[in-house]
Amino acid sequence: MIEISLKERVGQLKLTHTRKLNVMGNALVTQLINGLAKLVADGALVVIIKTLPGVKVWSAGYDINELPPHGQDPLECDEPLRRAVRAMQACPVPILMQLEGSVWGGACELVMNADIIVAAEGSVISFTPSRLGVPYNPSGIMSFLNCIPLHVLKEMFYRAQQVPAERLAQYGVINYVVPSHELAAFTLDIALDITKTAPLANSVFKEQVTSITNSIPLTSNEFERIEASRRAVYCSHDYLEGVTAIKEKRSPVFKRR
Ligand code: KFV
Repeated sequence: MIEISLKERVGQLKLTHTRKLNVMGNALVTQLINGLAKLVADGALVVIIKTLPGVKVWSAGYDINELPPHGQDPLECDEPLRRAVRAMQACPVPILMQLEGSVWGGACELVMNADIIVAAEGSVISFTPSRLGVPYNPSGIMSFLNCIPLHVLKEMFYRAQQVPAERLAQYGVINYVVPSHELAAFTLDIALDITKTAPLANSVFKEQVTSITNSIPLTSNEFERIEASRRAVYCSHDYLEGVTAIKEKRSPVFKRR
């Protein structure tokens, strides 16, 4: 599902489960987390996450076949996406995301947690929890608020449409958009630059940025209230309908209950 390589202290994780659109299920995420740890242990000073060149779908997001039963939190602490995000945040070396094709749902959060994002022309980001009726969670929302301007994020969530990488690059959400044939070399050049800088300074910089940007000023009462509101949504008819509809490849019919 994931190929690992290390050369000139640049680690690379290539998602190869393209037959299933690199869905973020338990198996793929476990390989991603283990791959990151192995590359760092073997001396990588920077890691590139990418998929096979020329794919239509970079990742279709959370594996909907692994969603917990109706009535359970789809984004609880130990589910694959949350584990992957935490591993990326805790990874002591910079992570570069090399994007092409389309990125869906929870995979967008993974992308936003990269340190630098390079996309091929024509790539698109589709943040789709509202298509399924998923009540996104506070730490996940922080991942997006940390890098996307508020009105742009709100439009992405409410409309759940494909947003071109070129548009996100205008706001600095994506660092560079380059022609497909230049993508790999362009990303590698950035990675090689990073290998020449001080690893300890990079690591402590990342640690601080992660801590500072993840400090949510929520009181315990507010947090409990948010969790209760989220619970009502993942127990709702609409969430069941959203998940059923996507599995049946049809449009959902939401009833606001
Ligand atoms: N989980 C599990 N299987 C999936 C999947 C997913 N998210 N997306 C696609 N597949 C399976 C699909 O059932 C099919 O399997 C195969 O991958 C190819 O998909 O056994 P099968 O039938 O061969 P197709 O046939 O749909 O491919 P295509 O016509 O090229 O369309 C690609 C795409 C990406 C437009 C379509 O697959 C799609 O709309 N997928 C769902 C994208 C999405 O909304 N993902 C968000 C998941 S929920 C999430 O991530 C979270 C946490 N959240 O909050 O929203």
